[in-house]
Amino acid sequence: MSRLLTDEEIGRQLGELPGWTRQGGEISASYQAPDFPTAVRLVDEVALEAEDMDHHPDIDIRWRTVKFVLSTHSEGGLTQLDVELAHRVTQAAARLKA
Ligand code: H2B
Repeated sequence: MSRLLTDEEIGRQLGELPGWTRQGGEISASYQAPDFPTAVRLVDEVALEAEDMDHHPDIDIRWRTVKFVLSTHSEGGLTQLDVELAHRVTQAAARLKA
């Protein structure tokens, strides 16, 4: 179980997550892959990370742009799990050059 983060904790941790922005109780980032198969691969890699964490993003894929929206539904806002998953998404995108 992960508790809701304070505004200060969120602001500080977002400073280490370039490309991620906050919308209330969610954070999101969009990545542009070089092509559609790479966009799908990014989603596939994030799916494995999400299963590993038992923490799952909302995902919107349009051609080669993939948007991830993170929130902890059980807590109704942002927890450390969202920050951890955002780092894993960022690393997967970097690996795939998205
Ligand atoms: N993902 C997200 N983003 N929020 C949750 O509250 C959540 C989840 N709950 N993945 C998990 C699964 C929960 O349903 C299981 C039983 O741990």
